[in-house]
Amino acid sequence: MKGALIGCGFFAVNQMHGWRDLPEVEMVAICDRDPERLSIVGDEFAVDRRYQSAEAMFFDGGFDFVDIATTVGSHRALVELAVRHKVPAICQKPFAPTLEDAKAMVAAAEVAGIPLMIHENFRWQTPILAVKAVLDSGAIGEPFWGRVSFRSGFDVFSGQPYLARGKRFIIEDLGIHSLDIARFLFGDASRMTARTRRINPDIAGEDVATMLLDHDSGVTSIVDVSYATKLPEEPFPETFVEIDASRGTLRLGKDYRLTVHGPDGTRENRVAPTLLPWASRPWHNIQESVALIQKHWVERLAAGREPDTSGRDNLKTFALVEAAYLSAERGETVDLGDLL
Ligand code: NAD
Ligand code: 89V
Repeated sequence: MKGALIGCGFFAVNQMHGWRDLPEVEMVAICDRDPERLSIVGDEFAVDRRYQSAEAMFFDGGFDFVDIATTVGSHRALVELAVRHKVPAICQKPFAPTLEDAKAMVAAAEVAGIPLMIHENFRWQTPILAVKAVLDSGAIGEPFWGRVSFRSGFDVFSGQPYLARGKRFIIEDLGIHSLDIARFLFGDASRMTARTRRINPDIAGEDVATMLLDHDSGVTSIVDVSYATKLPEEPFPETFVEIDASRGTLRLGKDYRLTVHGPDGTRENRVAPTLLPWASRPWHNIQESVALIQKHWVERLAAGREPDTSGRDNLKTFALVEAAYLSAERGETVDLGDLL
């Protein structure tokens, strides 16, 4: 399978490592408006075909899928370009600047019959997969309450300076992952109540959000995210999970410790991610999930099946983001049915 990459920035390097590890994939072309990024990534991964224009890269063609790793403002135009050229596309999160854009992108891909996957990788993290496996095993019974929590004081702005400038910050950038994990574990949600705060005076958007979700399954969940939380031990980028269920409980805590308590007793084990040869702490949890979602894409593309985080699926995660901002702004609960 031949692939091409658009956007050779901070995060794309992980994606290129992931592709290099997959024997069935060869990345044959890369594109970035910035010539410096183009040569850094092109040299590191020995890709000769380098473009500053995505249009020129698609015109030359010769690849089976495109991996779009630019920031959100360009996602719609680039996905639509891929669709026009009939090239299956992966698009980084956040899906698009607005829900209307995201819906238009899904519609364009579906009308043309072109696979579209959103690179929503957090549900592919080893500890999150371990939590899902416990739920699916029935060991703790039917969940009725859950919490997905990401609280940190890590400086994300040095690697991703654009995060400090956007009017929207933590829900759109990080909460989007946590909301997707909540959907992955507890199913789709129909109502959202949210509160936000900006604690760091040097950024434009909110850096704390507390969200309450009503899931169709009957689960009530809390999704709370913060980049203003100064802890004695920095947990970045770990997601903590708490689940109360009919027969027991589950806790995923610091250092990937998973405690499962049920009628047969209490089991504690570590569900730490693998440190891949190219990965670096503390990012290795995220980096491994990149490799896993890419494997999933290749398998589904080869089988002609929709990926789990397809554009269509991710509209429901993205709608939760929109609903959270609306709820926080209005001080009201927002019904997801009004958005989707
Ligand atoms: P970045 O700014 O470092 O890189 C983006 C690159 O895209 C830049 O080099 C820029 O020149 C290039 N670019 C932008 N528009 C272009 C266009 N139209 N044509 C060609 N090149 C273009 O950003 P980043 O931090 O790497 O983030 C990229 C995306 O990845 C964002 O959407 C971000 O939210 C996402 N991200 C995802 C994860 C994750 O775990 N899934 C982690 C970090 C970032
Ligand atoms: O995963 C992400 O999307 C990143 C980070 C973890 C830094 O928030 O932007």
